[in-house]
Amino acid sequence: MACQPVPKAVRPIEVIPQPWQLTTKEAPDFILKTSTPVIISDSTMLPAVEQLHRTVKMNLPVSFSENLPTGKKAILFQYNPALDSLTNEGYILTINQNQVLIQSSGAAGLFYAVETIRQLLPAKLETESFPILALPAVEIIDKPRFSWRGMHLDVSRHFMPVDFIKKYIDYLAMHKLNVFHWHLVDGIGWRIEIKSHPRLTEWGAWRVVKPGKMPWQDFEVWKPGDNRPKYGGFYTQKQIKEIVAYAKKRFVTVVPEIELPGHSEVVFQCYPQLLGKDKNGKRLPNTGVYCASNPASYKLLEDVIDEVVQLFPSKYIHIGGDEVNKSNWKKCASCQKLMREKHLTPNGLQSYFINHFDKYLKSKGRKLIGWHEILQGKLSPTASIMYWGGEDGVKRVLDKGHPTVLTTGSVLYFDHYQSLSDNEPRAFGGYSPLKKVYDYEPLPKNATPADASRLLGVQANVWTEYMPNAKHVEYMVFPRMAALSEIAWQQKGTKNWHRFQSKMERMLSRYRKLNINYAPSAYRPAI
Ligand code: TNX
Repeated sequence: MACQPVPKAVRPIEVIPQPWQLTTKEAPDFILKTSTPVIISDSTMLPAVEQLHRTVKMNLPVSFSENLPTGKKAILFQYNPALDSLTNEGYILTINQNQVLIQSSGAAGLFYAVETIRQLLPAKLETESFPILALPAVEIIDKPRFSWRGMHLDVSRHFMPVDFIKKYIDYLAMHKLNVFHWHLVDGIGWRIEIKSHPRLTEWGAWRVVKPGKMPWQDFEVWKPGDNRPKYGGFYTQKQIKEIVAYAKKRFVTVVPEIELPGHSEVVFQCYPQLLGKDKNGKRLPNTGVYCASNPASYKLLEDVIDEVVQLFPSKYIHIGGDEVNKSNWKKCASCQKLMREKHLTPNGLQSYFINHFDKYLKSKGRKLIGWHEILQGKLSPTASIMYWGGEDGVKRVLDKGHPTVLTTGSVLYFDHYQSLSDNEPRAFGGYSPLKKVYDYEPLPKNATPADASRLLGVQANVWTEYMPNAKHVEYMVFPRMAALSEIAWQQKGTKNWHRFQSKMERMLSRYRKLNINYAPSAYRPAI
């Protein structure tokens, strides 16, 4: 039998996001073969082991043992409570000629160590398999800066298929991001099956296809029996459970968003009676806002939340709350009466509505998070905020004292252009090139330690008005996701644009292997 040539480990070591401490050793590589044993101490380590198998494309023999064998070549996974200061997502990865030792205080940290190993191996391994691999001798001590490292995806303006949602979750995990904010509801389409109100998807998930119009610009809902072509889609509860389980194995929390009280035109196409009436008894126009005085509005949304909490184990449930057009409330006879009785302004009525769901979610053991407009009026102090304004407003929002996630609109909106080229596909507007994203420091200069403690983390938003399919989403998201990962993971003040750029060369070859449609124009932003 011919001898297998022994490969050499990839050097230099380049990992995105940059690990906290990385020490390369002048020592022989660890040689990995299909017979290399993996030793774990309990079954909570299996998601990391499964990821290792997917990464190396080998089905390595796994055994359970409390004691680490001495002198035996092996990959060892180990819980170490002494590493608590690295958080349960941090880890120590030590590779030498004899062992790959992966230690963490939590299962997530073990998983992230495997994602680091993935980047120590050649990109071609994404599509090919090899009988022998080499890992470089190294010691990496790593921990994340923020506990909320998110990517959002709007599947209302354009529906995205289940397979892509899974890929998106894989991409997040590869970049050590841990929250998938799933924007399931907006004015143009309802995308989550609700068994108690089937019309929401039987009608609300579909639009009549009109030539020459983007579906999100057209508000004619398709109804069963219409034989004109339809556009849209929704996720069944079975598919959602499958996606949530898929994400869990990759340490990604899926945070669902159900928009209220605005951005809900589609709901009133299904249930016009929830729009409210003026003083002459005439139904108000569909401005996408629930009547805030009609008990049926609250009942519908409570029914929806009841099913949502069954599907999503996430501690946070996102209730939207952005851009509420309050004009109907000023015209609605019963909303006026309610405002008079409770001495509320329209902003006060908005917080009356939001606070109802804050309490409702609390009664289910969950926490409310919403877009920063929910600060209008008087918000429950325990509610969390997702801020989408400009950089200059960050300090003001942190001063309000709520736990906060920054999705700063001037930087972290991946529906904005990433180059000034005339060839860029039509985008929503704005200009957020890779370097601007990379250079973003979420904490303002004058932030206090209390501000810092309230900052849960960062997230990029992907609104899909101008992204009709998954390939287009990839174009807008990559390579900016890599910049986000360094903002979200690395300790303050440790980013380095030149190092990032040179590391991106290899990351791009990985993207190509994964068939990710990244934007090459991100590298020529001024052309
Ligand atoms: C504002 S940001 C919206 C979205 C749009 C987006 C386009 C936010 C909470 N609401 O409905 O899609 O701008 O950039």
